[in-house]
Amino acid sequence: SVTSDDQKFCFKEVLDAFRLCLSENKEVYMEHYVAGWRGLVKFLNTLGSVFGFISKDAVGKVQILVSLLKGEDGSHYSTIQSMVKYELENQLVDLTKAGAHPTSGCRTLLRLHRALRWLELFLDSLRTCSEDSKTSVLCADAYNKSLSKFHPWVVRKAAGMAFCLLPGRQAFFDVMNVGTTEQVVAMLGEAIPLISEVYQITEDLYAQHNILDIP
Ligand code: 1PZ
Repeated sequence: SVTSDDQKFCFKEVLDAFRLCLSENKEVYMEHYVAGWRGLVKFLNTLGSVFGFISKDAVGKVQILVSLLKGEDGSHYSTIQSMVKYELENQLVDLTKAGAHPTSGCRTLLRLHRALRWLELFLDSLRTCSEDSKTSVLCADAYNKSLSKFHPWVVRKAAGMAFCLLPGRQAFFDVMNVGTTEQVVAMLGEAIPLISEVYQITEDLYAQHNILDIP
């Protein structure tokens, strides 16, 4: 039916969103950044309910950004660059301790941004791994090299347990719904540099404004 067709996830959605993310002068469009995350969450949801606590957090953050983008001041949120400028100029970000702005765009996006580094590492290991590699190990390695340092012990523990329940490499590729293993590997080869560039531009922007540690 049309409905089940609509909901059938294809990883190409994620690729397409990240392809559209960058403007000519290397600004990051919020609309497409958020669409990329929507696709990732959709993918995560197809992996089963044990990942619910992760997807719930990501969905909450995506929703915050969408409300800002669709809200009264939405015009300031068209790119990550314009968001940072607007929120900093108007003191809309808690810079040193949690306070009046727990759901600022800058803070919220930073959480997703940190997770994007995990994604880049994980997808790259999936792309290059051998047939008998364990996705749970690849995922944990990528996590330990990146996102884990921002998480308290209890979250690291829960994440570690969830990783063990990831499907094997082949089943994982099947869920991505891209085609043969060769096609998946080719698609990843296209997606990773795009994700990596969006990550680096955001990282540099946050570093420039000294907002990489927003609480
Ligand atoms: C394919 C397997 C999925 C593994 C996902 C790897 C990331 C594990 C992240 C565990 C997150 C646990 C839930 C909540 C965490 C929040 O405390 C933090 C900080 O936010 P704050 O509390 O400061 O508001 N949230 C995050 O770090 C954002 C996590 C987003 C994870 C998105 C995963 C996308 C999966 C894509 C699948 C290909």
